[in-house]
Amino acid sequence: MRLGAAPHKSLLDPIETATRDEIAALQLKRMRASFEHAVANVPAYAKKFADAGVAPSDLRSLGDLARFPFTTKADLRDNYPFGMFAVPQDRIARIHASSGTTGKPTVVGYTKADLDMWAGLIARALIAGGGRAGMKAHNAYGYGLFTGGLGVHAGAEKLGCAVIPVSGGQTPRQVQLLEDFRPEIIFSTPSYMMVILDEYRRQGLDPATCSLRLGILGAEPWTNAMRAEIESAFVNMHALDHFGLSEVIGPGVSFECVETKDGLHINEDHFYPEVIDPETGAVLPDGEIGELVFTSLTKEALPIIRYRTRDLSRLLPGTARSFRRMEKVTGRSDDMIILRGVNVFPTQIEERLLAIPALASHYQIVLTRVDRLDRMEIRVEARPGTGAAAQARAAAELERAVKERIGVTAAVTVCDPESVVRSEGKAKRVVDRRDAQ
Ligand code: DLL
Repeated sequence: MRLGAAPHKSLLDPIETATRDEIAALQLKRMRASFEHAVANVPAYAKKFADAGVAPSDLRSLGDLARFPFTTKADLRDNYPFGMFAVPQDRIARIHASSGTTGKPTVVGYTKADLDMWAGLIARALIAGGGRAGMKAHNAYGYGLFTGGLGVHAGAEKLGCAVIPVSGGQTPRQVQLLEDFRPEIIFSTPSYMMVILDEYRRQGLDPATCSLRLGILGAEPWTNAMRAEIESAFVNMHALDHFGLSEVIGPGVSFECVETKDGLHINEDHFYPEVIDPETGAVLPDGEIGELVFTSLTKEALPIIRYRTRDLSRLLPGTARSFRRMEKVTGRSDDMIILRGVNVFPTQIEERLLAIPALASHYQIVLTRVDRLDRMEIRVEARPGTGAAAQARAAAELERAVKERIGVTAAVTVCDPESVVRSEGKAKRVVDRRDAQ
């Protein structure tokens, strides 16, 4: 695999290469202050702490964190819209919200200092990918209440890039702007990056000659197989994973480094990670897969304590940085398909289908129930120019691979190019029709 050069140390924040002891000392100091801030200013936290019989002063070491209560999306919903904010309204400088699938949106707020810290973390991720001041950044994340668009926009500006605020959609125009403005950086979801790639080919353009050098791709699960697919087309571009969630900050929670591409270093100076057993809530040792939980260490407007993300991953030691890494997210527990007792994530299917040359990366998993039995259909596009016989062979091959490697029976439908629905942002990989039947 091609590796980019590591940034010169002078471009990094000193904490990125500090010792683990230095990082832990900073975390403990910041966590205590953040707990005090939360309890003093958010009645919901004061109540949670009282109910659990803990006070900020009980946090004497980072190991004590396990005694403190979790926060979930329900806490934000119950205190809709601004009940979890820890500063007066006139100190709130920005509000974002995520729509969610049901009910009221989850609302998050930022002070000016929060926005500045956030932008700094995006700038850090850009540097880790080879982004530098003076470059142009094409931003295909959606602008609006979604934290992706405006979040990375401010960070790229802070670094000194010229931001092209395209937002998602209108793919032919995206390609025209990429070709005409020749930016070095693109922000996009990985699935939308594939849509852009298809549009390149549709227009008869060669992605190998594209100006892009760095793709900051995130906001949804994707696999290393997808990375290989993107990088084999945009041969001069490094495709790096980028993770975050609104409740914790937005984008900017963790980032990949171009010199290693081995998972996402967590900005541990601002967010403290844990992995827990989603059933029992027990903290798992580093290296074990479970649900990611984050505690913010410096946020003013919305301090968040032990937020349960529902994202599954594991913590690994730092490599290119001193911060611990999280492995690429396997999926959200909400997206986990339980098919006759076997747990399946769309990313596992993605890995299998991208190993088959006749299949493209556009796919959806449709769940139905027939005679009380759950059925899984994988709808995946053939690559353009694949004949009927090759499509049938690819379908059989994927069915076999899914059975052998994942342990479930799926019916594979290989469809023509352009027949699986496209997303302009986060792809919807699972269509669950089980309750409709
Ligand atoms: O998606 C923030 C973001 C924007 C991250 C742009 C990266 C780039 P939310 O809309 O609140 O925030 O959705 C957060 O998206 O809990 C994960 O389930 C999923 N997610 C985000 N990044 C990744 C990733 C933004 N790199 C939810 N890999 C999270 C896997 C991701 N899942």
